[in-house]
Amino acid sequence: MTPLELCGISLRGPVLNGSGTFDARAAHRAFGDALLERFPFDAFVSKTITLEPRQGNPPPRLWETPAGMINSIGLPNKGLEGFLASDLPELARLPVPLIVSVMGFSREELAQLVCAVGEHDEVSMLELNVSCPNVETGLIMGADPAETALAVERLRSETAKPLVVKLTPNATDPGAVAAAAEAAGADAVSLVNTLKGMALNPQTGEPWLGGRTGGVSGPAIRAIALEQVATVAARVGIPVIGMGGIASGRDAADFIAAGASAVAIGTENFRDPAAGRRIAAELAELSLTRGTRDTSSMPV
Ligand code: RRO
Repeated sequence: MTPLELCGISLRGPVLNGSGTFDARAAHRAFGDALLERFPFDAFVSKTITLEPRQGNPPPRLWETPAGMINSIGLPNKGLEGFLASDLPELARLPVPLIVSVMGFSREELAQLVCAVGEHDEVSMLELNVSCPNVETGLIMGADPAETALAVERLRSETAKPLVVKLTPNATDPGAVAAAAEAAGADAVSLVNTLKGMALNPQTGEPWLGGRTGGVSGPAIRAIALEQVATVAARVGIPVIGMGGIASGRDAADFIAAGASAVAIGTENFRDPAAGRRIAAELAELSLTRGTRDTSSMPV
C-alpha cells in the first residue's frame, strides 16, 4: 500500500479504524504479538474518552438491522485520568500512529481534554467527537456550524497537534459544518458518525435499546455516507477521512474516488477483526487494476 501523509503525519497506508469499533487492548490479549506484527490499520483511533469516567448506557446496547446495526453504547470510559494511566501506555506500543478521540459536554471540558492529551508525545493527532448520537442531553455540538466553529476556535490554541473533527450525518448541512470547522482551524474532518435510529422490542412495542435510541452503522448507511463525503470533500481544502459501511476494497476505493484522503473501517471490524488488512490489500489490488485500465484506455 502506498504511504501517505495525513496532516503531516506519515502513514504506511490509508486504512484507519472508526473510533470505538476496535478494542486494541482486548485484541492484544486475544491474539498476542501477532496483532502487532500484522496490525490491521495504518493509524489507530481510540474509543472516545470524556473528562470524567462514565458507565455508559443501560443494556441492551445493540440491535441488528438489515445490513447493519444500531448501537447505544453511551460512551463508557475510564475518564481522562484512567485513560492516561492505564490505556495510553498500552496504545502507545501499537506499531502505528495514535489518534485519541475526545468528547466534552462543554467547550471548557473539551479544552481540558485536548490540552492534557495533546501533551503526550505518543499521541499523533486528536479527533474531536462532536457527533456522538448517544448522550443524555440529546445535543450534538457538531450538528450546527456555528457551535462547531466556536468549539474548534476554543480548542485550537490548546495544542499544536492536528485536530480532526468527526462530523455527524444527523446535520441539516454537513458541508456547512465541515466548512465552519476548517475556517476555525481544523486540520481534517472525518465522517460519518452513526445515523440516529431506533428499534422496538417486538414483544412489548417499547424501545429495545436501554438508551431508547441509538446510532445506525454498517453497509445500510454506505450510500448516505458516500454522498456526504463527496459533498464535504467538494466544500473543504483539508483532508477528509471517509467512513460509513465500508466492508471491501471496492467500497474503500469509492470513498477515495469521492474525495477522501483516507478511509476508516467500523462495523465490519466486529465481524472480522482482521478486516482492515483485507480491505487494504483489496484496495491496493484495485488501485493497480484501475491504473492499468486507465492507462490502456488512454488515447494513442
Ligand atoms: O459510545 C457510543 O454510544 C457512540 C459514540 Br461515542 C459515537 O461517537 N458514535 C456511536 O455511534 N456510538
